[in-house]
Amino acid sequence: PSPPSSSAASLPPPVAALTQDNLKRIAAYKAVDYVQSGMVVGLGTGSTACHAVDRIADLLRQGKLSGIVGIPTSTQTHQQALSLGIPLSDLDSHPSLDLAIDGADEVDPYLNLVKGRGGSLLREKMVEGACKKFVVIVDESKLVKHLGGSGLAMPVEIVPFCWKFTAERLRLLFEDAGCAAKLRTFSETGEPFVTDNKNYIVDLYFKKDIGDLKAASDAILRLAGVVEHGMFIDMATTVIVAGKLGVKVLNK
Ligand code: ABF
Repeated sequence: PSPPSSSAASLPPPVAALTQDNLKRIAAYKAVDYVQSGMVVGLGTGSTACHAVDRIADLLRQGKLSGIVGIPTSTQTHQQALSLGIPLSDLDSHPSLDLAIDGADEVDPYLNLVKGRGGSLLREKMVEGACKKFVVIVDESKLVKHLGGSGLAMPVEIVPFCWKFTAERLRLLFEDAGCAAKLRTFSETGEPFVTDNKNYIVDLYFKKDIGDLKAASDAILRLAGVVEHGMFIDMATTVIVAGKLGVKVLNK
């Protein structure tokens, strides 16, 4: 397939002092332009998505939005949205969402994503898989040529039962790509990181391209100890990328 179309939106002239956090905020605010009164909106997790949640709350307070129902993708976002007074619900009550807004760890030229370095990939995939439009918000540092090619983690959520067994199975799947599989732990205590769903995360690191993403996804999901992985293939409908020279809106 050919890469998606892109359109450049103009920003004020380049500002040298644009921090990464400001870029994240710019992308988040632009995404919230897609939110309309009465929508059921998936609320993402992470330092970029939290700007979008703040913005939605501001617009509700100012009366510029009304009737929004938020579906949080983590307990962290649930807490944030609750504290800001955003009305919340869940997928059981709202199985179809109008829109979801969330960050990502990597975005490839076809708008496939790696997510889950923040640890919320399962709920994110459930919520974002149920929405009509999925708007991803990133700063330009997240753009990659191939998923898993940045040398950073490709997260997989697994059940705690015999986690070493599952981690080794994952490593073996990608042995040809020089895979290392590491249980995510807290550096201070060495204790395993536990997800909102009481599972563990194994982070996969690759030395080489993993090739066909769909085949990789299927192979990972066939392992019995795996709950879900952080590749979001063909899910994003729009990616908003904020860079020092402006904002790009990439559409599927
Ligand atoms: C969530 O937040 C995750 O899927 C992803 O791991 C992370 C991106 O974080 P940030 O916006 O803080 O870079 O969306």
